[in-house]
Amino acid sequence: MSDIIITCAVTGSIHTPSMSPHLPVTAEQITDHALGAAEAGASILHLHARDPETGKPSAEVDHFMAFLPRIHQGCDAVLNLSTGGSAIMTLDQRLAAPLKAAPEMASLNMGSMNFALYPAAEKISEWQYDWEKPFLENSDDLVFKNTPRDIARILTDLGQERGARFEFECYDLSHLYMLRHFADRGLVQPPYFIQFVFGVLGGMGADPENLTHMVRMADKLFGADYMFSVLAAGRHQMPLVTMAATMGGHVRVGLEDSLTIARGQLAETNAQQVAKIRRIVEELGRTVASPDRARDMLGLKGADRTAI
Ligand code: KMH
Ligand code: ZN
Repeated sequence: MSDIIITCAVTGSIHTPSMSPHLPVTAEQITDHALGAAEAGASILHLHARDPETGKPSAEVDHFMAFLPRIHQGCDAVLNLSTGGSAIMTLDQRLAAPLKAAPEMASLNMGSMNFALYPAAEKISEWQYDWEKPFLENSDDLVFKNTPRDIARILTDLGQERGARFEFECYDLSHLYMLRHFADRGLVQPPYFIQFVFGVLGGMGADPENLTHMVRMADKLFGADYMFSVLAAGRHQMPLVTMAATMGGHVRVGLEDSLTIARGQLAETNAQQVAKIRRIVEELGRTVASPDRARDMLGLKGADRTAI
């Protein structure tokens, strides 16, 4: 089995400050968590921005630019900007910072879907900010829009014009077929880095059989032209990513995907989750890829060729 790439998704746009006091929201916090994760062994940092005053998911270029240069200067990890942002944002908003930063990598969500966060609202009794409860509750009537036109625009404007390569977020079998469609149109080039996403309500559940089936179908659709990574939401995170590691896949951890480090125990830093999965995969005999090794494996343009 080849080297294993650990991605760390530092803050995301799913969790809200009332769920954990450790969720990074300011530029300082996002920078510290990101650098700690890189130090612990993450070769890719998947990044979203938040409003530093309220912790609300943000698409403001200034909020991104308050931490991107600091992370870039502080470590050699690959910076991967989300183009998913949050389902409450328009595509124009979601793309503002990635188009400006021209990163080495960006996420690309391979289909429109429900992205239901409302069950999480029931578990919170004390809200820190006014925006949090409606943000979670209104996700029962919100479509996370990623149409073929949206996907084509991201591939063209960010991929072809700015040289970014992608973390293809696939929450369902159907998303693999959409990726195949874009491969057939010549808009994406191998090797494809496919992130199988488990446990989002609206996407596939965190069942090991879903993972084996996704791998089987990706083998059929992409042959030797792809690598897969796994992320799983909440308590499914470590079991599913460990399974990915045993199957020769790559792994993603981070507070975007789970706020805990063990059952019922909040993670205080992203680095804790990176260190934990690193211990596990090394025990399994995998070698953790350095950022430059990850760049080689993924065919990235290099950290000196971004606008960060
Ligand atoms: N939030 C994750 C389930 C993105 O940023 O484009 C998937 C994700 C999407 O990371
Ligand atoms: Zn994300």
